[in-house]
Amino acid sequence: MTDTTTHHRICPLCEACCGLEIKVQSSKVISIRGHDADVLSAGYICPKGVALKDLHEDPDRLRTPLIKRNGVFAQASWEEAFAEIERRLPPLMAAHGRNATAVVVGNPSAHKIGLLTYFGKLARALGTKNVFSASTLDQMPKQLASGLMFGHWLSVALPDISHTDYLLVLGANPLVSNGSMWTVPDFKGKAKALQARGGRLVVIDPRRTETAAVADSHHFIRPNADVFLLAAMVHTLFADGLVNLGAVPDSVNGVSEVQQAVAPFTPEAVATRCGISVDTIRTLARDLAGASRAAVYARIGTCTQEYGTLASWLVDVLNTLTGNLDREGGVLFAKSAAFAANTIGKPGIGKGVTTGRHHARVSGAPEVYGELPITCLAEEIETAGEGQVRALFTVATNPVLSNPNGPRLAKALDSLEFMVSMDIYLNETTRHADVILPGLSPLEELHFDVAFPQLSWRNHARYSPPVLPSAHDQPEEWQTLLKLAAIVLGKGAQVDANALDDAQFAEDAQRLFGAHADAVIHATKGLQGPQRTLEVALRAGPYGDQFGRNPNGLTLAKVMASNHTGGIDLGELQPRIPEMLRTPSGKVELAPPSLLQDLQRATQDLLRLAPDLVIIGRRDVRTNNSWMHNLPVLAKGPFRCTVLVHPEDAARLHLQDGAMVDIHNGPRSVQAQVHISNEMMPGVVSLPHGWGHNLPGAKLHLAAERPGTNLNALLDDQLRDPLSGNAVLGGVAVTMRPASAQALAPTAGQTFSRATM
Ligand SMILES: Nc1nc2c(c(=O)[nH]1)N[C@H]1C(S)=C(S)[C@@H](COP(=O)(O)OP(=O)(O)OC[C@H]3O[C@@H](n4cnc5c(=O)[nH]c(N)nc54)[C@H](O)[C@@H]3O)O[C@H]1N2
Ligand SMILES: Nc1nc2c(c(=O)[nH]1)N[C@H]1C(S)=C(S)[C@@H](COP(=O)(O)OP(=O)(O)OC[C@H]3O[C@@H](n4cnc5c(=O)[nH]c(N)nc54)[C@H](O)[C@@H]3O)O[C@H]1N2
Ligand code: SF4
Ligand SMILES: [Mo]
Repeated sequence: MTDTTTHHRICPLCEACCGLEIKVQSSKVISIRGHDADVLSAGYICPKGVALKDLHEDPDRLRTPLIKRNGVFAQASWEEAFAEIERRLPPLMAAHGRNATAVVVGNPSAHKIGLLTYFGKLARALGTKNVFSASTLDQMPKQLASGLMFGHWLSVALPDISHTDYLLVLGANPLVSNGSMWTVPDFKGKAKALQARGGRLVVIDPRRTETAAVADSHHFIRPNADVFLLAAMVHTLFADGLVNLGAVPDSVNGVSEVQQAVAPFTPEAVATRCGISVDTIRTLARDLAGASRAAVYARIGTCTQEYGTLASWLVDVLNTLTGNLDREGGVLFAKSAAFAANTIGKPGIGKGVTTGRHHARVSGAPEVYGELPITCLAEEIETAGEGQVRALFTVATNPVLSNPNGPRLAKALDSLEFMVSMDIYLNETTRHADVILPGLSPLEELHFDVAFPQLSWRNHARYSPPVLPSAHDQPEEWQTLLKLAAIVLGKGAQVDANALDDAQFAEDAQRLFGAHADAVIHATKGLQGPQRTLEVALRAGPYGDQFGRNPNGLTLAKVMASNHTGGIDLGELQPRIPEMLRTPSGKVELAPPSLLQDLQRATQDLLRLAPDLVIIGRRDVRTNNSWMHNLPVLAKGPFRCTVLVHPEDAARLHLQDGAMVDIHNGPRSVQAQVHISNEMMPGVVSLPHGWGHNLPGAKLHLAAERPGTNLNALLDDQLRDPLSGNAVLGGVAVTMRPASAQALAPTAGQTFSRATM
């Protein structure tokens, strides 16, 4: 075993960002486990981390570019692929203008320093307003609410789980998802520690989830009703004289405006709508106010709904009005070692956030955080006229499965004149492309999390070098993005990406460091790409060595040197108000006018009757949105893409456990296998998203063996939260009836072998 080497690598697959210990022998991964010394995750790991080996070895994973000619993909060299793009794209842009192009970036890019720090270069080169991302299927409401309140899109208040006595969780299932907009590996262990010191965990969810099962109490809620529950809790705080601004009374604007705005939302007015009793609503508010230290956390279940921004906002209104904002055991802000806007510039004041700087051509939906709602993409391709999208770049995204009304989008993609995908698979989306440019296996890439330290339960800095060399002479994805930008800007496919990077870095240094630019360029000599960007961000960051002025401070070399000892621990989260605020007033804006105005919509909606049957989504530990069903270690075991139905609903609708059912939403319908379960709130059914791997032309052999049902083929792409542009993915009214006799249910517990491929 002499040639066995041990490597430490941050897992890039979900927001928990666990530290892994990977053993390699003769260039083959022989084991992956949690890294006990990791300062953030302390050895925690889930089955997906282990699946990095399967991902690395997956024969379906692309290693060379593909070019489609006469409808058939063929392997191509990188030179051929870039030449093809140069041949086809610039003429199209010359004829139809910049807005004839669009770009979509997806979830994995949040976990890739190269994609995250270089994607903007492609978007800027294109100069199109048609920039879309998975953010508007996900967390944009939380980002908008946080931006309006605290002044920056990533200034998100995080529960101080190590010290809190009461944690209220809405619309999140961290035991399965491992946390989101909150990097908190081993949530379960931390929740148990909270309970062991006498604290309580309370969950509000239309399904008795894995997280609800370990909670001290769980309350069902009608999907889409969180805004009403939260507003009524705020109402109760005022009515009972429980409002207390804790440590930040001089830093909060708008308390009386909030009091006025929630006046219609008495517990009596909302109880039926929520499916929660008046007494329970009052008790929830009183317990939150009465706990010595408490925190409210809400995630995707509260974002992907009609009132996503309002619900996200009211969560932090509750945190603020119970004295828990910015204090130990309440909610705190991380202080990230690099890249955080709330550590850059003048402390305590800023420009705040604005939306609507431009609008979508067809729907008129406002821009948010530089993007248009991703659910506008299909119509922007379909609708003729000036600015019609004719050429599309997709980067690490699979919107044919992940977007509501995916089948409509698939059809629209077929009508494009040109499409380029940066992706590691030929899948449901990239099958529509003319050129596919593959990224590396995560084990071949260096890693530093740009976004997640801004959302972490503890401050830290960790860097992972590549575990294995790139076996196929592939460019790194930041180089590919620079090449594409160069082609778009007319610099030609022959351009040297590294030289281009040097030139752009020199320009950036001039802009950022003025008279010190030469010193910065000199200090980073020998580095390139995202590594160089990182070195500058770390050294100029809040813990940085300030290029020598603070000799004990962080440098990239110091963070790299800590790789085998689990990274650098930068301590527990600490109070940061007012220094972290970037609002124009220098205060926490508790009552942003756009939110108060939108609350009128909820007021008018108070009396609407909830539909009989609505559908919500679900996640499973062995899945990751739409793309990890091709990995043997995750694909094995019971079939996970079932529709959960409460026994009362099953009886009423004559549905048998294990049988197939037709699910309808207006003109759209899908078939799925029923699993009867009293985990569900009556009147609510649940089907996971990211399945439906039976589309022709994809190359995902294992996933296609048990393709599952595409929930998004059922959902409407026209329903959005108007403020954030986020898609509505839950609480959608459906009808169900037993499927015709021919429909065959997949066998539960079926196992798979590669022999079929
Ligand atoms: N109904 C419903 N729909 C949902 C959701 C839901 O809860 N319900 N959740 C939504 C959420 S939260 C999200 S984030 C979106 C996610 O939706 P997407 O952004 O589409 O992300 P994934 O489905 O994870 O697909 C990731 C894609 O990136 C590719 N990929 C993986 N690694 C790399 C890499 O290193 N480089 C490149 N270039 N490509 C790579 C994969 O092959 C795949 O094509 O889905 C959303 N869709
Ligand atoms: N294993 C695994 N982990 C993942 C992912 C994955 O696909 N698989 N995806 C990753 C991504 S991209 C993201 S964004 C995160 C998401 O992380 P989480 O937000 O924790 O995601 P979910 O597990 O979908 O939990 C959402 C919960 O909201 C509930 N819910 C639905 N509608 C409502 C409602 O109207 N009100 C309330 N109160 N609750 C509601 C659902 O029942 C569900 O339990 O997970 C990430 N982690
Ligand atoms: S929880 Fe699993 S998928 Fe997420 S970072 Fe940790 S090991 Fe990776
Ligand atoms: Mo997500």
